[in-house]
Amino acid sequence: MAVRSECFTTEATSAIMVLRRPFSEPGGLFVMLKLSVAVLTVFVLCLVTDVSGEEPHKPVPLIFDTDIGNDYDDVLALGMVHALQSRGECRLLAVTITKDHNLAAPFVDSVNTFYGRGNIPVGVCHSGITNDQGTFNGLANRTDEGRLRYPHDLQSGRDAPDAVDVLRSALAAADDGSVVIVQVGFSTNLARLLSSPGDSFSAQNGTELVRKKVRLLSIMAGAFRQIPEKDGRLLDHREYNVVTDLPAAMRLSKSWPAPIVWSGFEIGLNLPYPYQCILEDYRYATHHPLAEACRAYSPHPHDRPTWDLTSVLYAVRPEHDYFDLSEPGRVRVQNDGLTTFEPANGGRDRYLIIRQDQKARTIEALTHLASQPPQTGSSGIQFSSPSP
Ligand SMILES: [Ca+2]
Ligand SMILES: [Ca+2]
Repeated sequence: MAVRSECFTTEATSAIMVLRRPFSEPGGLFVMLKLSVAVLTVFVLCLVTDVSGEEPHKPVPLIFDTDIGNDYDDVLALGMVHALQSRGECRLLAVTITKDHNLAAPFVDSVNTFYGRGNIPVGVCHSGITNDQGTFNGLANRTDEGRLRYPHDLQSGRDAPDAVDVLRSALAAADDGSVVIVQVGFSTNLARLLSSPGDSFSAQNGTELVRKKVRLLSIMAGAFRQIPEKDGRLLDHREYNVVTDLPAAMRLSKSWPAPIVWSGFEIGLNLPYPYQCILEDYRYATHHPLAEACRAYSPHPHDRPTWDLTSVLYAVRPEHDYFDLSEPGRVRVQNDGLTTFEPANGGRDRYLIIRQDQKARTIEALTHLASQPPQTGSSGIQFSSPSP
């Protein structure tokens, strides 16, 4: 809802000026009261009416596709999605996973349950790609005195539906042209979605379904600048999410039929998440799955890049000047894993750019959203007692 400064029109301004009139002036008190009511009326109308005449922003229907377990930015990004949903800015339709380990889905379910949303569908892939447990997915099984530290009811990826079915089901049920998909792992699931045939969810094949339902793919993948090595040399960068399932990334870049905004490796790299915030901002809960995952992944304190978080922030708040956008064009994933960009009028792709003067505010938004507590009463978490 837009509340604009134009609310304070002539009537309101004159009323404000009249408030300075002394009570002793004849009729001053009556005029003041009358015009105070006018001010209040105008102000309240401004609050309840979208004066721009635009529709109020609806929550963005969002699908989160993640390789959770391979690094901790996925976990902080998922926390951000929950905070944005609590603020009425998005609605998480489903989480689909591209890390092929049976504890990835239970860990996602435990995070969703922590935020009071344990019924969100979780889909898995059977790709063999990054099939190790990872450093923190095991937190799903952590117990204290025989009870799960992070309660959840999805006990294994074996009990979860296939990601393509979850994607097709969520897309088929959504309004046309509404869905934003945030992909912060490999392109395995979305490439498979494109080649999926019609089924009981929709008669349309995957490509048709994406073209009809998806408004934007906000993706953390690739690199659109050379990246400095430790010795300072600038080199081409073959980005992890691209090269880990290269055939899928190539299929996605070739055939995805809806707009894409790419957060290249350089964006998260330039927006480090302060480790001090991991240590301090999550202490409202006795045990916090985000902070514990970060500490498990990174026992030696250091600020880490915010790669996956940036794709969530852009997906839900594209107009807040956290980033600049490139001109439109075409991103291609090459055989050797490099991503190239060619400008083109009306092109499908753009990539994020971060200016020096945007960095402090953007990092602040990322850290505040990731560490926002669950809504009171919506989850069963144990809040820490206040310090004496
Ligand atoms: Ca559940
Ligand atoms: Ca990731």
